Amino acid sequence: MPGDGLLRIGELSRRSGVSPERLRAWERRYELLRPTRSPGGLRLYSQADLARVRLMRRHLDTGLAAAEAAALAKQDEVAAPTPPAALSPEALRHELADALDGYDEPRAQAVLDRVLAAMTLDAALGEVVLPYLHELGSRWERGDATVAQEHFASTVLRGRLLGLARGWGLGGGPVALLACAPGERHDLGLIAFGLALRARGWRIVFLGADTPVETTAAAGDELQPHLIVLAVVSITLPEAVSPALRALARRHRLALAGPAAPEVAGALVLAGDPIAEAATLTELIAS
Ligand code: B12
Repeated sequence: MPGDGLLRIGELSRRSGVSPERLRAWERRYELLRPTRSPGGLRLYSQADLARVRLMRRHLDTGLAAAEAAALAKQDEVAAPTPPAALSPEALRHELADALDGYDEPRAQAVLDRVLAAMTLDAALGEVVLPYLHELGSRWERGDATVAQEHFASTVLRGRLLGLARGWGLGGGPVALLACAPGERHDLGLIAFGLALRARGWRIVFLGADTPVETTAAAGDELQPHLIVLAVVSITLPEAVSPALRALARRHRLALAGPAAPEVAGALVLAGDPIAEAATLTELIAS
């Protein structure tokens, strides 16, 4: 049985006393049930689904027709305060996946509201948002998620993360200048990293995706940050860029981050995940 209070159809049937066939019919005809999906694609039912089935049975027992009983069960649920849904990272990730797979932006934002209310920012990023993106990538590779779903999901999440980033340039902490390497468009890990640094008191200047090294260098010379981080996630940097990177490392404390980050003389390589690296770098700068 899955954790987090989620039930497969057999368990829902056992607990409610309604056969699986009838439960499926109620789901199909009256939209009485709102299952999420397990990573393997199985329908998972919540405690709220179970409560609705029990209400439906009670209304049927009073002699109402099925359609009427279903309408009342759904209405009762709105009137009565629903028990708080499961808040484990895994359950929230599934809910997020379900909302984003269905192009349901308001629902995805509502799930993210709950994630951010229930968890620290580190946990929200490290246990829900980033693992969700990994899963999305694997599903896309397997052909279980379309390019449209992947673009939609990463756009919604990017917008939300940048919303959380509002004001991350304020304060008196050390300054980190963050940019993606030239040609690199994957900036979600870098944004998460910036948020994790911000939570540790840093000020962030974020230049975003696909930034020429000369542009980052000019901003670095102007701002004199405590640290410059270039993200290299999916691209192989051309050899021609190496001299500019070495020159940047001579003038500034430079780190290259991500799975494709090359070794550059004088620069750090951040090979871990964004949250762990933010913690390590903060300790490094403090010492
Ligand atoms: C969302 C996404 C996109 C979005 C990016 C949106 C955005 N603004 O970031 C868009 C649609 C733009 C995109 C485009 C492409 N993508 Co893409 N994309 C993804 C996806 C689904 C999620 C990436 C993500 O943000 N993950 C969350 C981050 C945090 O996880 P991560 O990338 O695995 O990073 C880990 C570490 O590398 C590290 N890390 C990453 N960044 C940083 C930064 C810092 C500072 C630190 C410390 C650590 C760190 O932390 C993570 C570990 O927790 C991945 C699938 C996947 N498995 O990740 C593919 C993926 C990264 N994409 C891939 C590809 C091939 C592409 C394209 C080339 C596709 C194409 N043919 O057009 C293009 C262009 C890429 C380019 N020029 O940059 C491949 C890369 C394979 C490779 N290594 O070469 C992946 C892995 C998909 C796959 N399985 O094939 N993509």
